[in-house]
Amino acid sequence: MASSSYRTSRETDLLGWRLKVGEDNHGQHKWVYLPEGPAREAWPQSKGDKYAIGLEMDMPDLPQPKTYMDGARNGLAFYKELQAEDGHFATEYGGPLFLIPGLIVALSVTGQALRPEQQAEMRRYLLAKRRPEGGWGLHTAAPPTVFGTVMNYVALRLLGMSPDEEPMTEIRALIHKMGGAVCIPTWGKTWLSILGCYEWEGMGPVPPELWLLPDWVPFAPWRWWVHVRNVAVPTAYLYGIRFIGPITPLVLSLRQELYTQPYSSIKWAKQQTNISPLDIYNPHSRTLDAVHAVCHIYEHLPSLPYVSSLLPIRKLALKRVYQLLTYEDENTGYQTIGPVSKAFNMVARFAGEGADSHAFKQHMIKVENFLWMGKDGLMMCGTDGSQLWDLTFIAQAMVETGLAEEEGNRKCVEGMLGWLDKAQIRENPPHFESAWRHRTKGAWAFSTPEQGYVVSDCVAEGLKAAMSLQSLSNTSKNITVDRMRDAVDTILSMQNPNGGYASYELQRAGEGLEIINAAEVFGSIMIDYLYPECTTSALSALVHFSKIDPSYKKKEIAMTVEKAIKWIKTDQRADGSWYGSWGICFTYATMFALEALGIAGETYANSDNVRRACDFLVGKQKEDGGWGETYMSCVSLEYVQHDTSQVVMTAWAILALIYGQYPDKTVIDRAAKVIMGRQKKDGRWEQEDTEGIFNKNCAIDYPAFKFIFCIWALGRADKYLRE
Ligand code: LAN
Repeated sequence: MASSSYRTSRETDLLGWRLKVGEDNHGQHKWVYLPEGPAREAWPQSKGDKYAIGLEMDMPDLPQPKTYMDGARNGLAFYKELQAEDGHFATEYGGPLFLIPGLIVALSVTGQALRPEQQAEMRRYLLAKRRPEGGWGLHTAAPPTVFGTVMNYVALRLLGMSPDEEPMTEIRALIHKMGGAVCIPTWGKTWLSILGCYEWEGMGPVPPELWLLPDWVPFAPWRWWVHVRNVAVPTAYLYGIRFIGPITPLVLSLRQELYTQPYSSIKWAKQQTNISPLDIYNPHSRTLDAVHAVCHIYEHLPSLPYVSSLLPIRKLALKRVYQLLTYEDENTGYQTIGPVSKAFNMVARFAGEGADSHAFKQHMIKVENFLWMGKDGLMMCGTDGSQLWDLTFIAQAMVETGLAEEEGNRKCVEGMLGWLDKAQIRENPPHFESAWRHRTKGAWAFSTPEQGYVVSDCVAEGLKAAMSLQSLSNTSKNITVDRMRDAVDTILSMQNPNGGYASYELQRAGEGLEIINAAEVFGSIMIDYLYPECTTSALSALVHFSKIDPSYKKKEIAMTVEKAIKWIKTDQRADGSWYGSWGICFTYATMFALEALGIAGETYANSDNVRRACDFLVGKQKEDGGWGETYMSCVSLEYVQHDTSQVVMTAWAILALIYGQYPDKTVIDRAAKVIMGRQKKDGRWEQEDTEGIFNKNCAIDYPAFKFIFCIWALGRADKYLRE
């Protein structure tokens, strides 16, 4: 690979990096760099730090496992070393390759910069993730696109690389070969316009007036999927004011570097619909292009250059979107829901209130939460971490397999429980209905309580983990039944009329809204869809809870569960599988669905649905006994076999088949052998291919899964094979 050979004096001394957790708030990650000297000695690198950065950990060889349970135990012995001092398991959350560029442009136009050591490590990361084809794709596993290549090139330039050094000249040649930045997708057009390397006229309008629509309008923005809404709000603001950063010599140079023709000769209006076919997953609908064309006329009335600031309605609309983005900042401790809106909101607050404002300063502080120092350098993560999510599964795995009660694991268990206790969100958001938020009382968020967004399956798995850990005799019981009831109320509030569960909210509009999906690179994003994964988590949490507190909302819970199971059955595909939207792919979702059916008492012996599902999975078992799907399953909606089996998918398949009580145990035995065969002497498994997905087209890594699900599957298989 052209990139991995790139080594310069710009790299930092890896022994200087340490992860600080929860400094200002619960569960936050912050990587600090200590210069050589007493400071370093006073604060030694932890094993977790070393693991994250890829340094030697000096772990002892463990006793050779004789049973699958021994393998699970060894796996946990290693994984436990990665538990942070506040009780959660900190890890990176990489994959998407559009996050660093957004941040770096945002910092650049607001006159800020990362610390030199952060810049150096970010350059290293980007260069390491460059593909053999020479550029970058939407995510680390995908081939180059215009979006990925242009934006990461720009990021490297803003991070100090010169246009004449290698591999910048090579990358630029590729950009030109792909047609230049004129055909970058809308999102890239937005960032480049903000930076001053593209003209706002050349992108599909995002009229802030949309946010003045009354709520009953079927396509009003409050109905959009929460991520889309939260990216669209600051984008509309920045578009509305035509924000452009300072035109520096670097910006002027980029205007020359990114295009195949002189910048001044580009017909910008024509570029609105010029999107590279390499980048398109979801083409514009004709309706969207027509709406854009009309909006374009409105935006460019000849008598009103930039209609914007002149019309009272635009002024009103800008005020409204600014208010909404302020609410979002305040609800999330200035992190916003995710890293994309984070960078846009930062620029918007800078534009609105300046670099000295409290809001902008808070934004700067919270940038750190998204950065992670990995073995290839400093990355920006898909969220501010996956703290809660990872913890809930290892907790349940440990309790189910009995590992939680084994000697030596008590501290680990108490640490997790303590973390969960503090991570439960006790109130609704400060800006609640005014910000169109769903209730959060009793919820758990995917990462930290400060981020504060309820996700149906996160509150559900959070509750399941709390119930499991607290069911042990020697654990603290701080999460009271009243607090569990709050969580249950939140779960109940999230069921849709047909029984299914979406991600963050109830469905607020129909699928027809995809007609105005302008993202090009993502599919099925405009509304919150219903997912078998989320539905299973929700219903299983309710069932577990009803055993602890049988009288609470007994009828309502029973009805909710029944409807949820019915919905899951309707979502089963003709081939017996379920499509997974958050993990890869059919293996992942089928595991969840079989958990749900198992809870309903349905097994291979008595249920056609379970039989078809198990047969589907078994039909995909690879010759070596393992399973492996690639992210292309999610993209193409059809099962795509990986060249090699993957431990994570093998573990999911084992868990799934045992939920379904699959009768031919040799299938499970062979699979467990694959997982055992890949385990190292110190108990770890090495990272294999990516495990997660979102929006149909973007892979995202869940590095903790190789530990969590392998431990869980081995422990469960051990028991099942003995039965
Ligand atoms: C996530 C990560 C977790 C995931 C699960 C909990 C696993 C899922 O079951 C429900 C949806 C959720 C919460 C989810 C939604 C979309 C996220 C936040 C992500 C995949 C992580 C990154 C992604 C987000 C949209 C990335 C930012 C990019 C934009 C295009 C706005």
